Amino acid sequence: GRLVIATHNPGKLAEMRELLAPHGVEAVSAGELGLGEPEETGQTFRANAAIKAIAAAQASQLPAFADDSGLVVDALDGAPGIYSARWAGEGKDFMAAMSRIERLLQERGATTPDKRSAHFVSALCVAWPDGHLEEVEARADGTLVWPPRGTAGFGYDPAFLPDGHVRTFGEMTSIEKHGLPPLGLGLSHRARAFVKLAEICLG
Ligand code: ITT
Repeated sequence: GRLVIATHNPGKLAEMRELLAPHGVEAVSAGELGLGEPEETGQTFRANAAIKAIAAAQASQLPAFADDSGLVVDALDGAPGIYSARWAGEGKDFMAAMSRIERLLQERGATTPDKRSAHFVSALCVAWPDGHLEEVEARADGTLVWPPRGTAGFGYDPAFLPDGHVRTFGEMTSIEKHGLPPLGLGLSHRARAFVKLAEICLG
């Protein structure tokens, strides 16, 4: 059937399309349908994913798939967390956001990898026009590197080194970031959440 991908973030949209592709779902983006962006007033990733999915399902009268995600830095008491997009400002300057995190880590003396742990979270929500919801969440653990490395991906990818790997998300192809075959879909927060969602509603 048809599904709306309720995001206005091009990097996320590309990943969500790739994750859906093997399932034969015809997906249109919120941008392609001219849907607006609801205000993300929730206090959790899960709540904000639901706000976006419900708004898109109501507006389009199609099932809608939303992701709310972010980077949680332990030494910064969980910041930027649900404010990860907002830390990049109107200009979506993620280099500035990564620099701000680095400055704060330096101020706290977080110079060794053990003090620079962080994780990404992805909360995924599918909302149907009748009000039904499915919600899942997953994380990817790693450490923050400085300077950022690589030009692939989006957002904070160049600063994030996933545990057990030598390249940052910014140095990986999207296939590697999802998690390479044969295990596949085992690495990024979004891919791991998608596996849970697929078990529930893609069969
Ligand atoms: P939509 O709400 O339209 O989906 P957004 O960018 O505003 O787009 P969020 O509110 O969920 O989305 O913000 C999440 C931010 O966290 C996002 O802008 C990225 O900077 C960062 N982020 C999330 N997943 C990421 C990933 O896989 N790699 C790098 N950064 C990521």
